Amino acid sequence: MKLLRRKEGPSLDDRLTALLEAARLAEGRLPQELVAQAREVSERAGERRSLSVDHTVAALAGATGSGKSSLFNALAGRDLAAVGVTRPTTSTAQAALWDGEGAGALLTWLDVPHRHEVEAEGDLPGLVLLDLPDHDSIELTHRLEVDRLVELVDLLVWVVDPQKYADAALHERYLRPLSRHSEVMVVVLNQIDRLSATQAERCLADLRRLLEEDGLAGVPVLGASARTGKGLPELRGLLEERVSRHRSWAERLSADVSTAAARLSAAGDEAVSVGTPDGARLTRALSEAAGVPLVVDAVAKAHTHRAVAATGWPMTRWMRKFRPDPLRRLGIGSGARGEIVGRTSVPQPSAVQKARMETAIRDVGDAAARDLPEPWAAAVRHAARSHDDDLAGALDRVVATKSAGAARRPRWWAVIGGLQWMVFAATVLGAVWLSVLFVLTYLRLPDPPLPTVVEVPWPTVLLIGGAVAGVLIALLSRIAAWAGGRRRARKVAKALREGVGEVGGRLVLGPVSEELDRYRSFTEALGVARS
Ligand SMILES: Nc1nc2c(ncn2[C@@H]2O[C@H](COP(=O)(O)OP(=O)(O)OP(=O)(O)O)[C@@H](O)[C@H]2O)c(=O)[nH]1
Ligand SMILES: [Mg+2]
Repeated sequence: MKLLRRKEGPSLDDRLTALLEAARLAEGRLPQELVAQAREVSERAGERRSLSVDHTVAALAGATGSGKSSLFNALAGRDLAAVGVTRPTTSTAQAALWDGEGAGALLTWLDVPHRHEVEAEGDLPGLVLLDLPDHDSIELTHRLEVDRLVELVDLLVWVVDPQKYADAALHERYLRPLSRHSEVMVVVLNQIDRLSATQAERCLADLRRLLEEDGLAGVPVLGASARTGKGLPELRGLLEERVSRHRSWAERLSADVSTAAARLSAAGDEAVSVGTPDGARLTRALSEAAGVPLVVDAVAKAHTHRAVAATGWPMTRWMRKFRPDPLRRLGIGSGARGEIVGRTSVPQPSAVQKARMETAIRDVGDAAARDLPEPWAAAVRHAARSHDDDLAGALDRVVATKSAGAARRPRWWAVIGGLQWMVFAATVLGAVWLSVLFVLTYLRLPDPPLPTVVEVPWPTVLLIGGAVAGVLIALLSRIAAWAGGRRRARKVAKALREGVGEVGGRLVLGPVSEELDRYRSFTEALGVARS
């Protein structure tokens, strides 16, 4: 396990997991190509580490004629590869194995069928040396083979010659993108026998300067000659050191993870502190759009309306039935058996209310995205609007359910209603009694005995008293109903505010917070992957 751990910081395992997590979180937010690259790195790493880690795969890469095959032969001590005059010579990669036991699966994975066992000078046990075709080839297949293997090998030995070491193709296409791979890279200036000592010095210095510009300041640069053998002991020594450490594979994967993470983070990963978006304004705008003030007003009015219909003077009570019920007019209230009836018919929001709601939603997204880099900011802004289509329905359901309780009838209405009927009955009794007396007097018939209450005859008491009591009870009930309606409206307003707030939280603030969390997790994962 020591091999996998760097001096400090997370293990390669943890960094790979973090990279995969960052890729998952970036899905749909960052360019698909970057996400796919990160996944590939992680996949490749999993494959490489499951194969022999006792072997180190080093590849000789470079332009045609730089002397890759010549160096390959020189290191192997045998003429394994064809060294040609016609260019390009090498068309498929071949491998030389120093103690290749157990490297079969690794070579199958590399897809290099052409292999030679190097009989043991024994100085590089575990080395798998690849001679690659030319990276700048006129043959597409050569270039594809190089690109494929450059991604897979543990150690890259770039072979350049005095003519072409500054080629843009090499520096721009390969070296610069591999600027994090300096630990698993060596540059050999071959054919140094063609230069005088001072020329060689100047050439090496220029090469080092170019590598520095590529971001590869720490890379070992060796002068060598496959023809004379100059510099070969140094190259061999360097390879020996890498092979004996058995670490190049892990360093390669580590550099791959760093590169993929850096590419993901180029698209923005500044760690920003993000507050919870303020929902008060949003709730206000949503409430207006949902017609909450209208409904609250209707609750108060409907309460009075229904109270009057239930407790008013029976003579005038029936007239109420012809006046529309303010809540029912909005389609609010329970059906016959108390269930909530479908959609309400609260009027659709006006253009102004709609615009205000949209602005409030956009503002939530903008405020949350303010400190975020693109394209994450765009994702957050989009999250705020992601449930726009569900808002109207959800708000309507809130109005329908939260105001349904407003239809409940207080018990005192029935009691007063009954009392009103009794008082009314007394009034009618008084009226009938007086009418009978009137008829008897008219017909000159003897008056029946007339009971009195303190000199006032009973029928008169019943008629006048009943009428006065009825009107008085109606009046007092109306005052009570008005107060009750206000109380109920306040209660419904509070419930609606909470309901609308919940909808805003679920459909606007929630998705925004989720996206912010996603971004936070992304930056955390990238932080681990890069460290
Ligand atoms: N003077 C000199 N010539 C060399 C040296 N190394 C290779 N050559 C010659 O350069 C030519 C190309 O060598 P190769 O080894 O075939 O080059 P390569 O990089 O394998 O070329 P491709 O297979 O086409 O990519 C041959 O004629 C070699 O003899 C060297 O160190 N000094
Ligand atoms: Mg060759």
